[in-house]
Amino acid sequence: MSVSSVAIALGSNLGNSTMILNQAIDLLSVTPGLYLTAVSPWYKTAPVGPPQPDYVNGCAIFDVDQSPADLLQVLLSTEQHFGRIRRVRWGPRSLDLDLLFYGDRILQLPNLTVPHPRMRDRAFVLAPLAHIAPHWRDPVTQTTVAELLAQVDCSGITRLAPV
Ligand code: PH2
Ligand code: MG
Ligand code: MG
Repeated sequence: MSVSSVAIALGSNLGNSTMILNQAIDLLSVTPGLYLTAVSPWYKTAPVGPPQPDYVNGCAIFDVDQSPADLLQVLLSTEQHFGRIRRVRWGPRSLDLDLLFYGDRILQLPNLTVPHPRMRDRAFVLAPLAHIAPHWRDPVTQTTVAELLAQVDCSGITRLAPV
């Protein structure tokens, strides 16, 4: 299988979120078929959706030689490894891993839409992603990540100091 570059969003607002995100990166980077190429800084972000604790968010880039469906299974099982239980939509979670971009492909599977359908208006995704991939072009809108970031409100997003 050929190698594709993928962008993943990470989020957590239950437990020691910074530690969970660091450990998730460690686990994904030793997963067969995934090759870590970049990690953003972590950001503290105000919750979007129902009232809940602040999130820690970030993004990472991997080269993968897995199909989108296989990669999705890796992401879901990694969420479960960190104790994710799905209760309410958009509710608090120990770890959320969202597939943002899979190369420049546009995918509509029953359980997976790529590019991620809500990433374009989410500063908590675009700010970290712009840090590591500002020139990546959204294949749907033909807009770069940096251009998308310039169109959203970034109040409520603060970069955490690297540890
Ligand atoms: N994820 C959500 C809903 N709301 N808010 C922030 N700040 N960060 C998130 O990752 C987030 C959210 C659903 O995935
Ligand atoms: Mg999400
Ligand atoms: Mg998710």
